[in-house]
This record gives sequence, C-alpha cells and structure tokens, in this order.
Amino acid sequence: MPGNLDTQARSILKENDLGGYTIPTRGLYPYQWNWDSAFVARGFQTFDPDRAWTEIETLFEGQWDDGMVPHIVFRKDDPSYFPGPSVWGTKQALPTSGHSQPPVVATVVRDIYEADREAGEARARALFPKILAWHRWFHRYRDPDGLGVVAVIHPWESGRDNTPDWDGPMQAVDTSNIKPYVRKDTSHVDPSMRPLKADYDRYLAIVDFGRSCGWDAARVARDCPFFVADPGMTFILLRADRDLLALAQAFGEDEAAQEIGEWIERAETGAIRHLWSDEVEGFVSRDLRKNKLMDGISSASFLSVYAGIADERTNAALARQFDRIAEKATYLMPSWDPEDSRFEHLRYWRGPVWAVVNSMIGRGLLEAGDFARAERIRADTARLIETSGFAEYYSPVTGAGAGGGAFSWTAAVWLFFAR
Ligand code: 9YW
Repeated sequence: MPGNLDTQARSILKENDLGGYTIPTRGLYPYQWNWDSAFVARGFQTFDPDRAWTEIETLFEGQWDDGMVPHIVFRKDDPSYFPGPSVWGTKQALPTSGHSQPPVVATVVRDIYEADREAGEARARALFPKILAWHRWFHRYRDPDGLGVVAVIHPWESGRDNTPDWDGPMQAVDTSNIKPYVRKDTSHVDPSMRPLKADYDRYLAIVDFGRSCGWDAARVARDCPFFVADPGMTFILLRADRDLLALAQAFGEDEAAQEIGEWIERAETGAIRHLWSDEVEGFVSRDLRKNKLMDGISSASFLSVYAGIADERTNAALARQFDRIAEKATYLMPSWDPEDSRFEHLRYWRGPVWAVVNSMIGRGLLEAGDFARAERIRADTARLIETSGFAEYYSPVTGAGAGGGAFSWTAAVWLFFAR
C-alpha cells in the first residue's frame, strides 16, 4: 500500500519537525542530528523542496568557526536525552556536541539542487562555501597524515555507535575517571537493543577527553585515545566530495574544484591501500593508533561502490560477500556479518538493518549497473517498512522493527528510495 505509507511517511516528517529542524524521533532523540537531517532533507525534497533547504540551513547554524558541523545541535536542553549540552561543554553560542557525523549533506544538496536548479541555485550557492569548509576540516583534522582515509574520534562520530569495528580500539579508552551518570536511552527502549554500559562508559570518557582539550581539533587528532579510520566515513566523504565537485563546477568555483579533485584522488588510492583487508576480503576499519586492520565485514564495507571506487578486484570480492550474506540474511543489509560470532540481530549496530545505509548501498549498486543486487536491497527495505513500520532499525533475521518508532530518516528513505 504505497499510497498509505507515503502519507504516513510525510506525517512522520511533519510531526517530528520542531520548526525548521527535524528530530529523529520523539523521546529518544529530541535534538537535531547531522546525518539524520541530511536524509530527512532528501525526504522533504519529494514533497516540499523549500522545507528541504531549510533543514540543511538550520543544521549549518551549528557550524563551528573551524568548519566542523557537529553531530548534534542542541537548541534547548531536553532532560529526556543524555548526554546533553552541559556534558559536552563545547561553549558554542548555539550549544552543540563536540564532533561531527558522516557528511551526507553535499550529496543531498546536489540532489535537491539538480531536481530544480532555478529554485535552488541561490540556496545551494550560499551553502557551498560552508560545506567546503566542513569537508576541508575533515581532510585536515580527521586525516592529519594525508592517508586518504577518514578517522573518527568517537563511535558516535561514525554514526555506527557500537559496531564490533570499535571493540578493539575502544579497549584503549580509560574509564577510571568518569563520574556516575544516568542513561536515558534505556528508559525509552529495551536495553537489549542498545549499547552496553561498558560501551557508554567509554563514550563518556572520550567526551571528557574532548572537553578537557577544549575540543581543539588539532589536539584531539593528536591525543585522542580513540582514532580509527572508518570505511563508512571515508566512503561517504569520498562520495560527498564528488558531489561537491559537481557543485563547484556548476558554480564556476575553479580553485575549490582543484582542491576537491585532489581530495578525491587521495581517497581513491588511500581507501584501497589502508582499508582493504585481503584476509577478510573486504573494506574494514583501521586503528590508526596501533596501525592495525580490523577483522570483520560491516554494512559500511559495501559503500565503496557508492563512493565511486571502480576497482575490479575489490568490487568482485564485495559482490561475493554480498551474495554470501544475502543467502544467510532474510533481509539485507545486516550492519554486521551474520556469520561472525559478534553478530546480534537486534542490538543496534551489531547486526540490525538500517534503512539509511541500505539507501546508500542500493544507490551505489544502481549507479554501477548492478541492477539485481540494487533491487534486492531496495525490495528488502520496502518489505521491512511495509511489515514493521517506520522503525529506527530492523532485525535482518525476523524483520521485526526495533529501537525508536515513527523514525524520521526511515520515513525519508521510504519516500526517496524504497517505495
Ligand atoms: C545515540 C539519531 C542517531 C543517529 C546515529 C545512531 C543514534 C545516537 O541515533 O545515535 O545517542 O546513540 O547511532 O547514527 O544519527 O538517529
């Protein structure tokens, strides 16, 4: 019943709109999240392009002077979420968190602009230098050695909070000094679907570390105990750089185009050199503090095609991985390899399917001409939404919806990808 689901999806976006910005879901996440807003904008674009632009513009109200666009913009203190603005202590005029999130914005801005160039030109042009400054910040402070891969300083920065990718590197985070705290997430949803207390202790220890160095990006890059090159971030930024380059060319921004072109070249070689594992036969994360490759396949491993990496060897290996996982999982794409012992079908980023990740994997496959696999991803996403509603994420085994309900980015994905 696409008609009915279309209406529901639009209502979710409208109901989660708190006035120019959209919260992911009521209760659990009462603020503006970075990559959520980007996907939400793409959803709005299907029925209210003006509102789509506004979503991105309000997100950039939280941009820092150094170019960083934070992962949360806190417009008011809401006791239903922890950790709130006082814990982050970022001292911004508009309170925000202290690190970023996957930069999907440039891709979405290009989509919205190209859907109606005349209506969008002034707004896209106004956003262009801000997005450029943000991407420059990523290349400078999350790739300080110019490897062509993007590091995260916190699992929350990756957007894939408790993926097994972080288990090893998180052991280096000392939690002996954290003060007692009360989680709020487990009062909104079933704790068995959330990260563990041991994870949260470390999340907060990194926030304490960031606050102790005044969230200075250079110091954080140098000293943060957690500094891990992430295939998700690397591929999403590479894709976004390509889209930013298209905007630069459309707007005659030649110098910027040159700079972006260099980022793209560096990432194309860097990703394969530093994130490809022959042992795993896939893209994995790399602990940059220990220079150690991780040992498992996540859904982010499949984003290289979306990033435009046209490398025959890695693409062929990934197609084999895709087909192996497709035989095991009732619904694609599990956030962690279902044949790995760390897989948990309902625990957040350790197994569940996330519609936004599917939308990127599916888009990449479609653009690369891999129509059968692209269609499997789209159809599975649609089936999940049709049977279990607009959940935060889904079990790849049973298809049950989990986490928060009436979720904005899942509604958006229905409108621009799955339907
Ligand atoms: C948290 C809002 C966010 C997403 C992240 C997801 C989760 C927030 O929710 O993180 O408190 O753990 O992991 O990707 O942006 O939907």
